[in-house]
Amino acid sequence: MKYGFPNNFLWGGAIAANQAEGAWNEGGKGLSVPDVDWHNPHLIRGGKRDADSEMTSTRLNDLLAIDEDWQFPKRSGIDFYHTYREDLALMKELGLKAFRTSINWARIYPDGDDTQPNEEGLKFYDDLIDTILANGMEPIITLFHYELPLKLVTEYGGWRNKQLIDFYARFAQTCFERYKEKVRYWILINQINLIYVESFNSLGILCDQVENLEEAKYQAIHNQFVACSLATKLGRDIDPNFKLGMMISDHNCYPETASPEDVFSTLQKNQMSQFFYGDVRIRGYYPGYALRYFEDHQLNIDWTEEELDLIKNYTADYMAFSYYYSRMNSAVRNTPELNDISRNPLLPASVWGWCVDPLGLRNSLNVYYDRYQLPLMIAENGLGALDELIEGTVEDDYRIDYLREHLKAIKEALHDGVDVFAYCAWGPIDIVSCTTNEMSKRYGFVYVDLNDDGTGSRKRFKKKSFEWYKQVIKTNGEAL
Ligand code: BGP
Repeated sequence: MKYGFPNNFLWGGAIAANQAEGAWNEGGKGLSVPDVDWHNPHLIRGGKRDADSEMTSTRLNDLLAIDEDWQFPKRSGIDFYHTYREDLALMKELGLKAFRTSINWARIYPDGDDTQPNEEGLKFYDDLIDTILANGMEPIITLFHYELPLKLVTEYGGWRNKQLIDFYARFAQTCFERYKEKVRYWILINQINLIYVESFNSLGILCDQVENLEEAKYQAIHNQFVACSLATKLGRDIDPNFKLGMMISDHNCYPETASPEDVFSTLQKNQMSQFFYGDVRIRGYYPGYALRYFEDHQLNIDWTEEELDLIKNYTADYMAFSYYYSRMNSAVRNTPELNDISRNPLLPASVWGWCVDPLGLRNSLNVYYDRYQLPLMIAENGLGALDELIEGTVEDDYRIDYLREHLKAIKEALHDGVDVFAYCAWGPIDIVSCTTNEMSKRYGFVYVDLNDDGTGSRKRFKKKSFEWYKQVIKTNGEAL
């Protein structure tokens, strides 16, 4: 039997507004969380990024105070706000069938709690989405890729406040009504499961303002679940053809050994780091293991019957996930932090220690499909690398190898019977890295001549992988 990528497969590329657009104070946009990213180089402690600490009010005030010095990197991005027409023309040349980006919430509702949307922000996305369509690509729109209006943090306490449910719903409704003729695929919240690593970025929580940080995080997540279900209800009324997806970051862990303790502790880790989110958003209820976790850790979450009904009745239409690497877990050396990238000695790893594991992608595709039986979108995948521009190009064979092996794994999963309908390569054009806040961790098929300190011509150059991915798309995945 012939197997391969289906004819209508969405070959895509994905970026996020906050890592690409720049123009942080243009077009009536309000300040948002990524504009005060705490990875700011000015505040690097002890010569290295302070990855384990959380954002506090004092720290946030420090960051706001040094505002003037602080034009790079997320605040300037790759200037996509001004260059999107040229950049999207390159994406067309690459042959992309789909382009994923986010609508920056703070461009539409600058303070988050405004009653009227900012028309200038909407006009920008009108043209951006029209340009994506005019270049023959299907837009995939993320509604929340960390771009929380800052006022919702400073005055409302972030997502732990239930008022954010309505603010988000209003923002979602505005976008749904405006783009209903144009956008079909929506991702309601980017990587909803990253609560351990990103309590400020994902949830807008200032940790000195809460007594029990873990409880605050789960309350915030509950509020996000309700917000997603409410948005799904609104979206279905506006256009029943919308595909309203949920998304996680794949955090699959392998047990370090075959000891039953390692295997079971790994199951529990995978439950709370990834399945919990799919189980609530797709199955529509809080699974028993999560209820037990809350009980064992004495976490009291405030939920109402009405909210639980919403969660039950308005579940996701498809599941999206990002996949970069797999992890490893040990019952003995167990750490609860998802951030702990336990290196698997059997796998090679990138400069940043992210293990390269294409078979892990096939494994995850099978696991999610077995569990949820919903169409799957790979919303992000790629290799961050230190590229070198030589004579107007980058010989990025390492990137080609990484992508090829992952695409082969998807092909195998399709043969396994898994329904995968889209693949978005992360950062098809170089953008500012999410975790390092630097330009030098690059993913693109197109090189952007911009350095970590903001110098560079900002010109775009095609890398070797550009032609390769173009052929892959052209042959619908035959030329791997
Ligand atoms: C995901 C985020 C992206 C992103 C990607 C790669 O978690 O959704 O925004 O950038 O990771 O991460 P990084 O840029 O840190 O390499």
